[in-house]
Amino acid sequence: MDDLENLTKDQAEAELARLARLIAAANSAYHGADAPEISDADYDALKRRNAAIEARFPALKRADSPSERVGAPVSDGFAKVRHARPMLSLENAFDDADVADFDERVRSFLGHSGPLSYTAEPKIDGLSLALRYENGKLVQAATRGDGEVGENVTENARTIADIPQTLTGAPAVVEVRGEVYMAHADFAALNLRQAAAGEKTFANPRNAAAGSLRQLDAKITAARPLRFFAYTWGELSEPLGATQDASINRMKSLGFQVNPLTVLCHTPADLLTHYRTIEAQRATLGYDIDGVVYKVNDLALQARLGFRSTTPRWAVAHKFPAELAWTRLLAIDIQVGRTGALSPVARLQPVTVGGVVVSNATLHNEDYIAGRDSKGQPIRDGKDIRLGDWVQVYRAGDVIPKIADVDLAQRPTGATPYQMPHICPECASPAPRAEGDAVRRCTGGLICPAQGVERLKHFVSRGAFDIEGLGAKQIEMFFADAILPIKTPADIFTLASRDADNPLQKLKNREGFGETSTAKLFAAIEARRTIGLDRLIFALGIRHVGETSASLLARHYGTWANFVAHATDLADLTAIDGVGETLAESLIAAFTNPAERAAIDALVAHLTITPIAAASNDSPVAGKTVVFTGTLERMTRAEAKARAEALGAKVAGSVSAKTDILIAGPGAGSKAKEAAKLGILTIDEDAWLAMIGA
Ligand code: JCF
Repeated sequence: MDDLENLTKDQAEAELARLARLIAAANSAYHGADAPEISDADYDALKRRNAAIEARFPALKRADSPSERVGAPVSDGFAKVRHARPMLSLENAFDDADVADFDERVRSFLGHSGPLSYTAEPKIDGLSLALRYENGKLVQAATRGDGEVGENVTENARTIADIPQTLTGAPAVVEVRGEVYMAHADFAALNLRQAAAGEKTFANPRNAAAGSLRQLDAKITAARPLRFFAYTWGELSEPLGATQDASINRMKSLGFQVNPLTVLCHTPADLLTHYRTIEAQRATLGYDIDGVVYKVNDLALQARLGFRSTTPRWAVAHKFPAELAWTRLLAIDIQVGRTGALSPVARLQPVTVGGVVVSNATLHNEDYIAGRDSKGQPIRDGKDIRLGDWVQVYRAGDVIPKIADVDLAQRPTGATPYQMPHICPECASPAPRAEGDAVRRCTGGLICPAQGVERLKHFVSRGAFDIEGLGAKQIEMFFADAILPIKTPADIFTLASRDADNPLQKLKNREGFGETSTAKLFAAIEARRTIGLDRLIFALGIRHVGETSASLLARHYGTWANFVAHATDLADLTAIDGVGETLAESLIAAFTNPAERAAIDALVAHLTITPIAAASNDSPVAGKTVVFTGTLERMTRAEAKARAEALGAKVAGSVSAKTDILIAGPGAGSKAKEAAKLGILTIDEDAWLAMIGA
């Protein structure tokens, strides 16, 4: 801005006019239908230049001066929408035995031995979309997002020809769900057009579909050849049918495209036959599929089967075998994870596998490299992997590529077996391999920079604090930063005040930040000072404490104070159904380690932690601890437990003073005696079913 000193009055006037125009255009690009055209940093630079010129020539300030505009609200792209019912994922089956297991699990859960029908349909490789219709009108289209909250892409969805704008004869509320995809021919033509226009081309039809649907400008989506198959539903004011196939037929008669290869099967063998039929047609279908989805046909049975935390018990995705390619192993790098695990990563000569360029593959651990699995059994026929080897890479769906095979005939002469380092490559602490552990672990804990940064990345990740504008990239930057470092979770919550107190370089003046994005970042952090107990427990990144167990612990203990009071109590922790010794010991290790504990306490001092209410508050058993014993006659133990949990009860495995209700069937023994001794309410299965209104 050094030219400012020499600016004449006329030049200043012209410059203010130019800046007003540029800033107005940037504002409308940001808030209108167009994608932003300049970066936050450039935008802030324009505003600063405008303000500096106005300060020198106050008389020239324009009536439409950009400095008079209140900082326009910042759009984050699409608005977020909470799904009325979560959008789940599917469990995978990789071979015929997994399919037999699925059928077996369904039958055992239901205690069902008679005939059981399933639908089978191709699994479309696109992106899921939920379409909500109210009184026959399309009112909302939302992407899956994290399954709970997606993005509102209604205007874009309206441009897709396969998606009806209105429905006739539909229930008052219908949410149709399915897959947006792009056909092969349309994808090829789109890439040709993109290349001719000097625009970016897409790696595969799925990326093209995702990129096209998630355009801020619906006009761009409209010009992209997207299609849609309906295959399931969310909220409904009335059922579409009594079975999966009837519901699909109903969606078809409402005007949706449903996949023509959807069939009803009566045995697991039928499922496999249809799988082979679809597999044989895969190359000529004209769109990408990555497997076949099987679903229990009877919706009453689906309802009884219900859901695990993120997948229905009544469906499975039988995946096609992965695609393969041969390439050279150039190097093995060691990555140190959040829990200190040393993970070897293969750096490969880039190779295309199923339309995607692969240059890295996971090598899991030293046994895997040596050609053994966790039980000491040979993998790849016992062939080990050495530097310079010619290796076969495979890619299944979105999973990280792996190495399927090694060509020993092409092994470089003099290649030696790979040696895993015994010290952490990041902090030089010893990295021993504990009995029963597949990996070596760095013992540096919080002193290891790699563990520190990985823990922070986990801390800000989606199921944890999920801080907008503070992702993995920004964490790496702040972790290494000398002026405004983030080394521990607590540092995140002092970022704004440390920046305010810093007389030297403010964050907003840095390359890549600027006024707008800094204010946004601080606001996003501020918003997360209030956090749910489940997210907090998950965010701590304690080994073995995933999202499901964090939520279990949060529901069990209710408040942070109560959780902390019991987090080092092995007996109390392991009395929770679903909490095993491994998890409990890992929690205890974290909470009894002085440095870890200090870091947790320092963090919590900045937070307001919201307690977790029991899952369902209008149920008479919400928050109650129940124990089942003896034989259940009306449903299996698995179903009884899943039902009780869905109503907000905790199901324990043994009777203690904390038990509220014992449900005792025929043959009940020691548990019933123990309950009688403790004066615990004991009822039979019928009384239990009456109590839960079943
Ligand atoms: O592509 C499909 N046919 C398909 C994908 C069908 C489903 O019912 C799905 C799915 C992905 C996730 N259901 C879920 C929950």
